[in-house]
Amino acid sequence: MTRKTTALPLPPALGAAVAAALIALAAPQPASAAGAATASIAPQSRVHTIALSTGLVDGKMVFLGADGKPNPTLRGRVGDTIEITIASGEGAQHDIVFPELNVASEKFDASTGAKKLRFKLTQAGRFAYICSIAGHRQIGMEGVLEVTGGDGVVPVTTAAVKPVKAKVRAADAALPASAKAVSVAMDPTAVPAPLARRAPQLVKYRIETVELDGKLADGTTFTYWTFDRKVPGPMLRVRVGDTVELTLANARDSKMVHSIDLHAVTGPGGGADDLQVPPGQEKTVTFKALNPGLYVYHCATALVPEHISAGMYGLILVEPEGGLPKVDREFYVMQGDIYTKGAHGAKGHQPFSTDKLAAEQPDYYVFNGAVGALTKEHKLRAKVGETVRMYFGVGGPNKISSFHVVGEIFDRVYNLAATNQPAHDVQTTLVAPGGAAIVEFKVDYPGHYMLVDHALSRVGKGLVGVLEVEGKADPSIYRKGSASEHSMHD
Ligand SMILES: [Cu+2]
Repeated sequence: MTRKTTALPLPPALGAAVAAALIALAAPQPASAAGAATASIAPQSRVHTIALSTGLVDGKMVFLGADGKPNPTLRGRVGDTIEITIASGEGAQHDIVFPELNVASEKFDASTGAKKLRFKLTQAGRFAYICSIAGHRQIGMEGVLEVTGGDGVVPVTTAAVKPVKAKVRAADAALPASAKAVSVAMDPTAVPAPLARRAPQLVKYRIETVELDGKLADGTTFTYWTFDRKVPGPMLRVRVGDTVELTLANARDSKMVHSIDLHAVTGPGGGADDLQVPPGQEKTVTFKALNPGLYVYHCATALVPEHISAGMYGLILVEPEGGLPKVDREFYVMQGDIYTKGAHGAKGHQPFSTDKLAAEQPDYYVFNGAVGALTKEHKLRAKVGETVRMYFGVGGPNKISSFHVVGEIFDRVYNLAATNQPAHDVQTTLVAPGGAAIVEFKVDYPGHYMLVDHALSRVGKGLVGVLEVEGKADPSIYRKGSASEHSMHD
């Protein structure tokens, strides 16, 4: 197996910053590269000057020593000083934290340049160093600092590295609502046209991952992570047998690595193994759409549920041979759950809450990215007599949807989004996180029809949409009052 290394050389500006810092630091003392054994018998205390960067190695995020070694073991003696200069090698945001020693660097990324961290070793033992960005420790950003005592021995009693949580920083507190917040609400009519009956062909897509301030609710903004600036991301439409060349580009000002895992892909990670894209880069995979159906795609970079919750999901329709039956209107709707530091309704720019994410206690449930996306900003519209199809998916990351349209009955449900055998006459359909369904119905009567998850407490947390149907009312289908006032058989 070939070793796939995507650690990058430092950008020139960064490299210069690191070099300058190193020269300044290295002058008085012998510089010891990370990973080098420095627990010599020197009686006087020393300063260990360590250069670290970050990168992606074999799909994992790691700290890199000056020699390119992932997560090098750092060493020193009680009384020594550790002086770390650390920069983002791939450009994404990280920090370095020694939770047990209560020591943490500032966060750094491509735009901040290198950060320095200096502290004295006061106790012997083995101590973890980690990145405190959610999920980064779990995906590989963890190493060890070994501190020997006066006897030159690392005590075994403290050998266990405890999983201590990094402290919440002041920056995580709620800020005023972002003045530059934009709408991320995906237009539910943004459905690609049905494919003509055609032979399989090569289809090319390019998607950009963008982090931006978006409007979550009235007076509340949120840092969304998106595919093409909308939630959900663009709906993709191919036919079974097509070959799809997909390029994923990550915006230059992103703070995170992003990726894409398409459930329509047969292959490693649904493409995500080869599509971990650092800020300012792009990568491409090519896959064959082997199975028809409606499939979720989502970001698969740690912390995966955080990236999904922040908006990184969408749908790809793989039409069966000959396509789906013709309908008058098609809509694109996805459900997500969002976790914020403040409770539902709290104003300001709300930071993401990884604690609530872990507890699966969302503050917001949304259709198409934001509260009001499908009631105020966009509405679904149809006319009496038309047939309507909804491509419905759950990005989640965590909550099942009991999808229902109040006052309508689904004439057909492609349950689990399997296109071969629709069920008929369905009131509510369960859609799993990372799953989808296609529902179809003819609209027979005018009015406002609410899209909901029939776990109805979620309406109060933002989860509602509206289908407005215009046309002539047929009293034989529905009317106010008793049957005797007019015959239902007219
Ligand atoms: Cu992502």
